[in-house]
Amino acid sequence: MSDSSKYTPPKVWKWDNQSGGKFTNINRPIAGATHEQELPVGKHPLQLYSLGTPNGIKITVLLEELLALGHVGAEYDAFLINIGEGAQFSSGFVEINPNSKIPALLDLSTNPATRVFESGAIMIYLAEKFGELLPVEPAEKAECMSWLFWGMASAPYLGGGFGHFYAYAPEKFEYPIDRFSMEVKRQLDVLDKNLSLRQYLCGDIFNIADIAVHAWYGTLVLRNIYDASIFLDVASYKHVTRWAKEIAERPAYKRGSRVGRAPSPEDNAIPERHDASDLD
Ligand SMILES: N[C@@H](CCC(=O)N[C@@H](CS)C(=O)NCC(=O)O)C(=O)O
Repeated sequence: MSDSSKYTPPKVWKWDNQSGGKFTNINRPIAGATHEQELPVGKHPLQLYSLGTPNGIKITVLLEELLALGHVGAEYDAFLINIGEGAQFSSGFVEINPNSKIPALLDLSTNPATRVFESGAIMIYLAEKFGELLPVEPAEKAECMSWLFWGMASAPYLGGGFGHFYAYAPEKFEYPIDRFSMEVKRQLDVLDKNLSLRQYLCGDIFNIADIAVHAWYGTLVLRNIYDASIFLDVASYKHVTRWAKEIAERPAYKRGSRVGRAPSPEDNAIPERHDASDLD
């Protein structure tokens, strides 16, 4: 157990002591813009302001799936929002997402333009706009929404909870690492049991719930995020691994998951995407 006896919370919390964790310099207890800057605008109907994180790739993978299905209206410009440098606090970004988090989408094909923030809301918006990857039959739609919202509600325990304390906090504290490891392993088991019965999260048909959940848990089992594959024994979740590999083989996943990251020698990622040929 960590020694928590050293810290007594003050009567009223104040923003005066920096934690020293990885994101200390961008964390603030207040909302709103820190500086005036317009967002760039490209040539396509959809403008995506994002980054190649798990939350970001949900949208680029979905857009690539829609393009693969033949929807030219899903053509998009993906601009990089460098959250490490505070670009999510520009006045232009805050106008389309008052919560200052990527991803955020601007649909220029509507008049006036439609802004959408929160990755789950963006996925539903796009799936409904193009009539794809979201069942319409009520019971099937309910199952899809259940797994989509499960992913939206569960992933913060993996990223903000486990990932933060295991990889980013200034020290290794046993209490939060235990608490969030327990929860992430429970979530992996929920997925594993479901996927032992079905090919995809909701049954036989791939949909936006798979894309959303895969962005976090598929990345966890396939890409060793937080350097935690062994610690969490992810290989023991056989059905999650089977499902994760199958989705990672989809051409749209291969394209969309490369957008929004700096290229590295082992990865042909691209920071921004403004044309289909950027990924060819
Ligand atoms: N619930 C949001 C979470 C988005 C989110 O946490 N984005 C992170 C990157 S993955 C971010 O923009 N962080 C910047 C910050 O916290 O200032 C969603 O699903 O869109």
